[in-house]
Amino acid sequence: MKDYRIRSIDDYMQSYQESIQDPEQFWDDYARENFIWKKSWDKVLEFDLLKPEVKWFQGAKLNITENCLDRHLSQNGDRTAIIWEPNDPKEVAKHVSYKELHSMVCQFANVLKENGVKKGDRVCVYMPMVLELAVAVLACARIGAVHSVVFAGFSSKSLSDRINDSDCKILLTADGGFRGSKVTPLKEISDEALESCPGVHRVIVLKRTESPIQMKVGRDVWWHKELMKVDDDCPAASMDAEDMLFILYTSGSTGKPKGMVHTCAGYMVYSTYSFQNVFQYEEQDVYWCTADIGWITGHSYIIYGPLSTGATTVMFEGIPSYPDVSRFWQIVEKHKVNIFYTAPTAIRALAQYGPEFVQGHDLSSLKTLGTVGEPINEEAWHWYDEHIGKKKCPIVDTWWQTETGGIMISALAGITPTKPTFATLPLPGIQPVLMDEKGDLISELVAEGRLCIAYPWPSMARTIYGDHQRFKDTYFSSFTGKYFTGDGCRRDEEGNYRITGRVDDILIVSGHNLGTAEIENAINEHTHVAESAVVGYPHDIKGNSIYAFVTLKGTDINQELIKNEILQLVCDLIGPIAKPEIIQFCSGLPKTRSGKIMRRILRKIACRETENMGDISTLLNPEVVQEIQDQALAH
Ligand code: 7RM
Repeated sequence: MKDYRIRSIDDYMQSYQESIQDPEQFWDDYARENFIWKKSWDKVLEFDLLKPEVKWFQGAKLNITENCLDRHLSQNGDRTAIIWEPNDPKEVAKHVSYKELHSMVCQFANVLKENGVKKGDRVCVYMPMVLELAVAVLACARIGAVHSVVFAGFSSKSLSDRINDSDCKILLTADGGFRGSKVTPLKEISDEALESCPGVHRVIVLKRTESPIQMKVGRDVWWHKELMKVDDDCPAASMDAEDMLFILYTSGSTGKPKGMVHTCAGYMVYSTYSFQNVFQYEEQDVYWCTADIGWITGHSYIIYGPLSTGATTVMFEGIPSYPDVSRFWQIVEKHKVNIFYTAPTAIRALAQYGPEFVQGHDLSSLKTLGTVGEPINEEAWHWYDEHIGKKKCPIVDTWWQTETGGIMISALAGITPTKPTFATLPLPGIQPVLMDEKGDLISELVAEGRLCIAYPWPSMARTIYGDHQRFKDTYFSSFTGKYFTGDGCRRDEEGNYRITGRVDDILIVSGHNLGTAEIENAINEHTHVAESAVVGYPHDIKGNSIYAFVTLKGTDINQELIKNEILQLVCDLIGPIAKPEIIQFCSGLPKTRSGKIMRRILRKIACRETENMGDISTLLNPEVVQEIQDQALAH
């Protein structure tokens, strides 16, 4: 059998060329030889990006759980599929073999069936990072139900909006969830949400925290009691390639979240291909992605990609700072993690506390590091490289989106050269292009523009649930015939890509186009600056003025002095036009759970439009909003 794994830079160049010259042949080969299919496809790809309509592997029949579970049983049934690490390090970690996971998934799939769930039904999953969450997701896939995982930190309003938008009939939740020293009252939040969700007729409740909760008779049932009623024999539903696998909500610029729809075959093929090649996973490696399963990174790179590869994947219930800020490194040592994948925001947060929290932990098992979620700044990159990777682990900076389903631009660990702050090169099958503001393709090699993808790839989202028009408007209308990512991007002389930030965040100040990311980068050059976020607010003369929210490192600092130094820096690096009118120092910036700064909220504060802030409960740190708002009024 041909070896599809890229093992050298020459392999990469060759695969890339093949994937561009004949994409159908390329994916036909890989898909045929690396998965089990109940029936093969009639056509590899059919598409029309104007509609847009994309179909991969049409005519094929499959079940993704047969690829993630059943196919490993005969040879590797006793291999550990998931290492589950609890929130509290005093509780024992669990090692679940492929055989055990298969049995758990089949058994819970039968619970779903007994509770009336049928192929195509949407199932909302609102759970903490426990094993049963992974089991629930796979159990849905087993019977062809569509999972919609809602992050367990979201409010009742966000939950009910998501349940109603995709018309879920059933909710899977827990009595509560442990997160650091706190308990999230998931059942209480669910009860509140369900008051406005008439479509939900059943709630299956996992016991996790033993929190006192109300069970609504006729609607709510206990997870463990339901399990006792069924066996673990459950055939995998035969799914069409383009049947829906899951819906995952991602925030849009309007505030109404978009339910991104992913389908079975293409998603399976590309999440697996990208996992294997980016991380260069080798048999026996222990791989840990610290993301939450409520985020696309958790779907593709905790569950589907690793399990389909037969990998051992770590799932962590807790947070990086509990019981203290060395927790990540304790876990790496404890489980001898070889591949570690996290977000720049976590790296920056942990770097703040100094190397003493890293020292004393044996990190010698590590061979590959990864980042995802936002651009990684130079300083954080070097800290990660030196203190965690000890300068011997390649860092893969993986650029991708909920919408892309899998990693699009990234180094391949140990194979393609890395370059700090650059995501580097596209994966085979991915055709990035840069476009100018007029909508024309930029043909120069060294350039900066809006990042689009010119050709379909297997794991692209197919639509926004219930709103295909919005899908078209958001992603396929700015640049005809191309997928628009919403990100700005620079290309260097070697063809490496550097994501510069969202281009929705462009400010026009006195007729000059300024990227907020560019101004932030200049501010961040100051040694005392930890992070910054720049937004615009209306100005009578200039059109817009620049407002910078800045967090500082350390406390004993002369703020007036730093303000002047920041202004000088911006002046030197960009020009006087980019100088912020207001610089406000804050203790933290409002962030999403995946570490992205919520500029929408800061924009409202800057514009003094704070009556309608929208839902801020989805934030990592909602408490800073009031603080920033109060301070802003003093300016
Ligand atoms: C996987 C994920 C997508 C947005 C994307 C970018 C930003 C993600 C990187 C990055 C620079 C990276 N999905 N982004 N990864 N920017 N370098 N390596 O994050 O849907 O939640 O976000 O995140 O702006 O468009 S997401």
